[in-house]
Amino acid sequence: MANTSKPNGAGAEEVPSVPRSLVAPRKVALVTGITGQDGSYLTELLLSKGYEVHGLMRRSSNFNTQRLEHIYHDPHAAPSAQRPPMRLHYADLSDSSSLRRALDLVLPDEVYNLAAQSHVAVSYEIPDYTADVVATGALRLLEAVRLSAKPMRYYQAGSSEMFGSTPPPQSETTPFHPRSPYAAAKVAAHWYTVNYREAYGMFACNGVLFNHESPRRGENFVTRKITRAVGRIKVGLQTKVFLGNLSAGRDWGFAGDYVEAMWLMLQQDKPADYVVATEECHTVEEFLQAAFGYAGLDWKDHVVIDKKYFRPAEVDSLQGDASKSRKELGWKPKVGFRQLVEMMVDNDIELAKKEKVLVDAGYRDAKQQA
Ligand code: NDP
Ligand code: GDR
Repeated sequence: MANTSKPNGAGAEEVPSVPRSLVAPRKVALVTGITGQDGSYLTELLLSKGYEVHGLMRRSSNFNTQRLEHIYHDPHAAPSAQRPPMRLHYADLSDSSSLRRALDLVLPDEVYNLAAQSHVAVSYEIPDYTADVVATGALRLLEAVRLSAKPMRYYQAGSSEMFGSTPPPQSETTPFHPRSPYAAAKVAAHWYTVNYREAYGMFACNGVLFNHESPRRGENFVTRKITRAVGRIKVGLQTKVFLGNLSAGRDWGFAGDYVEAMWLMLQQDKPADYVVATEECHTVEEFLQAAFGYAGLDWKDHVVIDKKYFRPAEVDSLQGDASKSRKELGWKPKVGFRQLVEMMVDNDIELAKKEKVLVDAGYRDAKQQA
């Protein structure tokens, strides 16, 4: 057998060479919605497992890659022969040709469809756009995967919002009763995925994920809106935060834990659908108490109820039953409710302190957020 090993550095032990043909090729993943909260955590996870990750991002008039800056390698800085482990391509879930082109170019082993207009309240304002991206977008991607020459495993980002008004605990067998254009579109995407699995034998999985949060959560979702407010109130940049319904209950977990479940689903022998949840429910008011209390503040001094933030139809209570994920995927959450709240508050107090420096130096208006 030819010795293909390169000389080692001084003092290093000689490592026996492994023929190239026996080295498993690096797996390739394609992630839609890579610029979002989950996209950034999933990319970190896949890179840590040695994947080559390709992300699809849509065109925007401002940079939308803030969540990826710490993993992005400038191709101009890298040696030309070395392929950067993460690469970004323009595509849009509303444009089938862009999806097809990206799949043909990348030829991934695994496709994670995370892209969505993901805000429930906003889906009432832009319902047909939401349906186009969330439902038809998933169908476009499934069809592009089906028509590819290479077999690919497909993950669909499903949501606990699909259960809507069906009371908890909610599992894989609980009937859906969506309560918003967003949730109805996710139900369609769920069934498209099931249908492509059954009709074409595709390895396609639905992850039915309950709410998951992090310091990277979009600032108009309630948890981050609250922790951003706590940070800014703590350093004196604002005094009030305007919120809607405080009695809704959600099963809140940590996004970093949930992306692991997405990956696990695509590593199984057979494709299936899984609920991913902490199995604990807390109201928005409990989140307020925990977040303000941790910072030594009383939420009642700062929260103002604004009817504008109530939804035409509310999802009152979500609490998952994740026993199938526990049993079949061996998955369980590592971060609990208190730890999640504290992680987000700590992050947002630090962020507010930086904002305060800019405000005090006259570079920023206190009303302007980072
Ligand atoms: P985010 O809103 O943070 O990210 C959504 C991503 O989709 C962003 O990268 C966004 O791009 C991209 N996107 C939006 N519209 C389009 C489009 N037309 N074409 C291409 N990309 C588009 O969501 P999360 O990361 O929190 O969630 C990921 C997925 O999981 C979503 O599908 C969401 O609906 C679903 N989900 C989320 C849960 C949660 O609690 N976080 C729970 C259950 C499901 P840009 O950055 O430019 O806006
Ligand atoms: P949700 O998350 O609708 O569950 O969807 P969000 O944080 O937007 O709302 C949670 C609950 O808080 C109540 N609420 C407010 N919500 C927002 N955004 N802003 C407010 O000011 C406010 N005041 C009270 C809401 O009425 C609701 O009951 C999230 C998204 O990530 C979806 O994409 C995902 O599918 C589901 O979680 C699971």
